[in-house]
Amino acid sequence: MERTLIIVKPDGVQRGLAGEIIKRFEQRGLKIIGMKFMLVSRELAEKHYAIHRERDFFPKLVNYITSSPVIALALEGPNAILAARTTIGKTKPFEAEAGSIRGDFALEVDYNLVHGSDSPENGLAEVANFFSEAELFPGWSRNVDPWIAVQR
Ligand code: DAT
Ligand code: MG
Repeated sequence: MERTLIIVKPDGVQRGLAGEIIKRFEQRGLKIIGMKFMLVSRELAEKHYAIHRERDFFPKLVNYITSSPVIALALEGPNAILAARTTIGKTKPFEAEAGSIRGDFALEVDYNLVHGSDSPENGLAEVANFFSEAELFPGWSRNVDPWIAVQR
């Protein structure tokens, strides 16, 4: 079972695509264990994107993610990392497959609508950066779970 941090970025919320974006993860079968509407602080943005600190686009990236409210989700499921990233599509939306979120709704890397963690380790760490323990409900189960994934 993997955990991934999904962020509906400011452009996704501003464009009224939050429901559409969340729907795609929900219908994929991933389980929501946390969700909140929030403004990302500069401190959190710099921590979240620390790996990109030396890149020339880093200031732009931090400005963008802090510019307007986002919706953060913690999702769980088997292979949640890769499943979510496939649903999201390639980083550069003009390269993203039709049918993916970026491939259907975005054009430029600067406004690529949604974040998804890129490894199981980062999924755990990023969820912990965005959510307190009290905001997460990993224990709940859905009646349909056995029809979505093998129960291990
Ligand atoms: P992803 O969001 O697909 O995981 P990433 O982790 O490589 O992509 O980069 C994080 C974000 O940084 C990405 O969503 C948009 C921005 N970014 C990445 N590469 C960029 C580039 N070459 N120019 C401008 N922004 C870029
Ligand atoms: Mg990334």
